[in-house]
Amino acid sequence: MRKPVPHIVPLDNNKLRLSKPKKLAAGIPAVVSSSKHSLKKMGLTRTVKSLSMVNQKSGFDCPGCAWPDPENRTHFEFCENGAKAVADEATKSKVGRDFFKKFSLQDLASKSDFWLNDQGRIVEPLFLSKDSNNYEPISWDDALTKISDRLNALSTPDKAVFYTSGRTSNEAAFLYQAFIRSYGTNNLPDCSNMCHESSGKGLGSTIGIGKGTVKLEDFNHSDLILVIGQNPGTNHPRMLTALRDAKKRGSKIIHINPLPEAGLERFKHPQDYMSLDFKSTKLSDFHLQVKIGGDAALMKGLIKVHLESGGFDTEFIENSTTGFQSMCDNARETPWELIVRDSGVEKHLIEKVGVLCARSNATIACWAMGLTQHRNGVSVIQEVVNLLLLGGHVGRKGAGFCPVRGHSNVQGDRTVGIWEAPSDSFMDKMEQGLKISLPRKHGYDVVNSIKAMADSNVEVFFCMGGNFLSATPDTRFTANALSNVDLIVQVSTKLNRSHIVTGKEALILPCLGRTELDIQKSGKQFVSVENSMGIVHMSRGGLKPASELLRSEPWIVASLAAKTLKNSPIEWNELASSYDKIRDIMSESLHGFEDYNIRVREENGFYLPNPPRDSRTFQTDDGKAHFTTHDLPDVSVESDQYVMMTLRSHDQYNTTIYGLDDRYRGIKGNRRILMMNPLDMLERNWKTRQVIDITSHFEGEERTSGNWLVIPYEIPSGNIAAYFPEANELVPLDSTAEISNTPTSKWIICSLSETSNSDEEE
Ligand SMILES: Nc1nc2c(c(=O)[nH]1)N[C@H]1C(S)=C(S)[C@@H](COP(=O)(O)OP(=O)(O)OC[C@H]3O[C@@H](n4cnc5c(=O)[nH]c(N)nc54)[C@H](O)[C@@H]3O)O[C@H]1N2
Ligand SMILES: Nc1nc2c(c(=O)[nH]1)N[C@H]1C(S)=C(S)[C@@H](COP(=O)(O)OP(=O)(O)OC[C@H]3O[C@@H](n4cnc5c(=O)[nH]c(N)nc54)[C@H](O)[C@@H]3O)O[C@H]1N2
Ligand SMILES: [Mo]
Repeated sequence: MRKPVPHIVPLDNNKLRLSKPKKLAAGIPAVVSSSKHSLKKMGLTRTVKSLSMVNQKSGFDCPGCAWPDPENRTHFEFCENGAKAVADEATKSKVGRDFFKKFSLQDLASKSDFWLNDQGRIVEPLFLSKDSNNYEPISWDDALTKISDRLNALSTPDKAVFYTSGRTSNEAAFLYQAFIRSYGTNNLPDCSNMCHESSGKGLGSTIGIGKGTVKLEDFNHSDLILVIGQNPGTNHPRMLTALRDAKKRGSKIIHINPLPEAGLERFKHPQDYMSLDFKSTKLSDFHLQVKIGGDAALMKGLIKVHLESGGFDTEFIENSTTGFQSMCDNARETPWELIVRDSGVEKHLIEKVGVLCARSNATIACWAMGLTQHRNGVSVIQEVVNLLLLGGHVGRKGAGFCPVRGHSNVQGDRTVGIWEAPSDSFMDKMEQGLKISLPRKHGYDVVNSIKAMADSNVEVFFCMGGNFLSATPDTRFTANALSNVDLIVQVSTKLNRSHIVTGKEALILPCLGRTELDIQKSGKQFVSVENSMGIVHMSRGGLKPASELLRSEPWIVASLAAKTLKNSPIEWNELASSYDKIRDIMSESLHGFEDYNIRVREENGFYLPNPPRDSRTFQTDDGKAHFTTHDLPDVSVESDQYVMMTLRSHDQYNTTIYGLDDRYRGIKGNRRILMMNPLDMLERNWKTRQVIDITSHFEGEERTSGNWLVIPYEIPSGNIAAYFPEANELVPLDSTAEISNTPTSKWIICSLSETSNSDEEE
């Protein structure tokens, strides 16, 4: 029997240090922080080599985020956090076979996430046999045979589930979905289910495409930019450059967020130091400090003011939309008291910003997880759509929708088929290209995969990247669910908690990262990715791989497919020998990918078709853009309860913890903290560093997590915030957004109590 493996994330034993939150983002401290990090991890030669290739035309796409690159690139197209992501992958540290001999699963489980990631790159395939407590080396051939034997022995292909995290290239993702669907299932959950699924659903049904409609250039022509539920200073630092440039050209920027995030206060581009321009730019003109979940009410208020102030695009509304009247009636009927109470924003501020919306000739709305990870994630995005449609802000220069994507290729993965619920038109084209028939029954998304595992309906779980256990809700429940699975396979670069709290048997297949040279039979290969604005372009790594035993993701998928699908008409191994051959099939199998091999080689890549942006046309059922009508959601909680959001710190990439400091928020050395309004603390008679337990409440169920340190923070009364992934054990699995089924990681109803018998941190 395997000894029990605890799933709780142990703490790094560091002291909490607090300072005033920063108002200024980037600047010299960012340069210092990224250089220190890079030199420590990669050494000088690799640092210079790798950072000079990030986001360059002949280099690789930064694995940090999906923000697009400007056409006239400088030698500085990366940011502090992109540099950290590169250093993290290109690190010289390695975990070899001695490491896994020395550390059992139970030993590893007692280490923090920071420690696990810090050990370095995984360098050979590893197998954890049934009942064993240690991973052992295995050959590629034996590993792939184990997986294919298991897949072929299942009573139905639907007993296998295939997850994807959003770094996977277009080529690997396309091949992967072709393999999975040829094998016979649409069980293709992905990180998008927890991320921008609400954006896809909200936009798809109103403007006919589940993607944004702006180009980077549009920022320079906008009058007004709304940045809603997003922390670009940390998560999309290169976006601050676009905002700064827009600002210099006269655009107004409105920041809608429960927190005063640093980047949106003032911004200093590191490059300005080189041109001896020492001034920082004040970015946002207004910060509307909305309560968590208060955006629907706020949008309703802005729409109300807009309706009173005019500024409609009447011709557009009449000819190209439906639902205008009902939407307007609903907004007019919604009383101001309700809007002010639920949004937490004073009426005079809503009026000021509403008038700006009505006067603007070109408005862009940007958003991220602050909108999507809510029960009303889909409908609140549709309220943003309502607001912009009033003035016709779509398919017009300087205007449109900009859901800011997270993982660097999460949008591309969806475009090429990573989707548990593909449309018929997508599948028709795919069948035409692959020349085989594919299953049409929709598969499991992330939440439903976990439920299926809990019901012992999943026997093989394959993960193309990611850290499923830590990224998903309800860590305790999910850990138990995973332990029911017979075989879990993870294609990974670095060690994480999902390798430790895993299935009855487990395999780790180590792969090449973005930064590394990829050489196959026909020579050096490149891959392609799609950024947040629908541009598809090449990415080519240049560093020597961390080990000779690493394989590329396309090679891994193709080799597994060749072994598993004995009668497949597709020449899988041929495809892996030259990625041009994969791209040739993609041209035939995907809408918008004609002549892929030619167009992907263009200097700046190419734009995928986007009807609302390109021609103001809407591929909805009636060919029109839709205003939609939604009543305000119920955001009331009991008087002793708080609403919690889970956030990223400045020193992490999702579940990968680079360090323990959240520099802009002035929180250092400890991640198990709870940000709380100072008056709420006073009411409980709590001082800074009070040790508390948090209990979340959902439909009569309770989940408790102990030993959190309270700190005062500028957050609305009644709202609290903690870091992801530590707080995930409090997110109820069933608490998901309507329609998109995205876990409500920003809406967790909690009560707080003092931890008994605990010593306060000195
Ligand atoms: N360095 C770094 N870069 C990253 C990532 C990373 O972890 N590290 N992750 C990548 C990924 S996958 C993603 S999806 C993105 C995530 O990028 P973000 O969405 O910026 O990330 P979060 O930390 O989840 O921050 C959400 C923001 O929404 C606000 N918010 C929370 N609830 C509400 C609400 O109800 N209303 C409003 N208006 N605001 C709210 C929070 O205060 C916070 O500022 O970043 C990507 N880039
Ligand atoms: N409570 C809460 N939960 C959340 C969120 C939240 O805001 N709050 N955010 C959600 C969001 S937006 C997202 S996107 C998900 C993220 O969920 P995931 O995408 O599953 O998680 P990551 O932490 O990005 O995955 C990190 C792992 O990916 C592997 N990896 C890195 N690079 C590569 C590569 O090039 N190839 C391969 N094969 N593997 C690689 C490494 O082994 C690393 O440990 O989490 C979600 N979970
Ligand atoms: Mo994400």
